Amino acid sequence: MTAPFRLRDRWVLITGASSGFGAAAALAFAREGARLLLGARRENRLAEVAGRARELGAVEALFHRLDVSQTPSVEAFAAWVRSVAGRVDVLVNNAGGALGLEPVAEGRDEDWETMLQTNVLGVLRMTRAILPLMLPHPGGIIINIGSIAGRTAYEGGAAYCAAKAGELQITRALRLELCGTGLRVATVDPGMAETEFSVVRFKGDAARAAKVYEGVQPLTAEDVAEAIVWVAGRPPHVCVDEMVIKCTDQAAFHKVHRRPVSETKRP
Ligand code: NDP
Ligand code: 8X3
Repeated sequence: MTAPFRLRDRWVLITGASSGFGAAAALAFAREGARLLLGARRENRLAEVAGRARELGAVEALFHRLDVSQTPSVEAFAAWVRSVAGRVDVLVNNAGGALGLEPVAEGRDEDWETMLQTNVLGVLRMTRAILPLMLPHPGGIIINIGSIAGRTAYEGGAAYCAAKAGELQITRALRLELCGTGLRVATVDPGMAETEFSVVRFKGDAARAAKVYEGVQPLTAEDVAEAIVWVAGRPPHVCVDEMVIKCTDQAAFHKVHRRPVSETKRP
């Protein structure tokens, strides 16, 4: 059997590491003994995640403010990465999310612009800024976090579905562009997972967010983090190009099996 891509001591950069998948991935890579470079806008949350990561075995757990929607912020973050680490082995482009669930006829410019800035342009900016630190180290991997929303449209999801479809095509283009460099490029595309995603989408309406997961056993952030670590850890000659991961209760965006809330088992 070929040796897996050893994660111990590797520099792993995760955007959107202050909650949800990004925070869980930080802890999962920490358990592998990685060196973490964490970015997001909420530095207090990053500090908490980094502290927990060190307890779990991260060799380093460093963090810096990052707003992927702003080119100067991405460039400042990349300069910081260059100064503290000098290289990146795993780049997880995870920062993003949705805002609103209105049909196009009622959509808001600010929501559309934020979704496209973070989920699409953020991935492009971050990748451009970090690639020079990855190219000298074949075997490394860029993992973009997409969504089933990028593969199937749904009502009220036009801008978010477009953004995640954009992420999918960015991943595919990068895979072609980097073929021959030894770098791997993957997208991990989850379905419904209970994180802060819906609270953000519904702008703080926690009751409406909770309804999304009612009667269902959704994915957890840890389920997705495990998938990310698994994809990163395949041997250097193995690239899992595209992974779609959904909870068993969700066969498709519109096909969700819901049972009485009292029967819903949570781990
Ligand atoms: P969370 O809301 O829990 O996490 C989103 C993360 O993105 C936070 O750490 C947030 O940090 C960060 N973020 C948002 N905007 C920016 C920005 N401009 N600059 C830097 N960081 C930013 O949601 P999830 O963990 O669920 O979402 C992670 C990714 O997974 C997103 O791309 C989302 O679209 C995708 N996804 C989510 C699914 C779900 O059902 N939960 C399913 C499929 C995909 P901060 O606010 O501190 O900046
Ligand atoms: C988040 C999952 O299906 O609500 O990307 O869009 S979905």
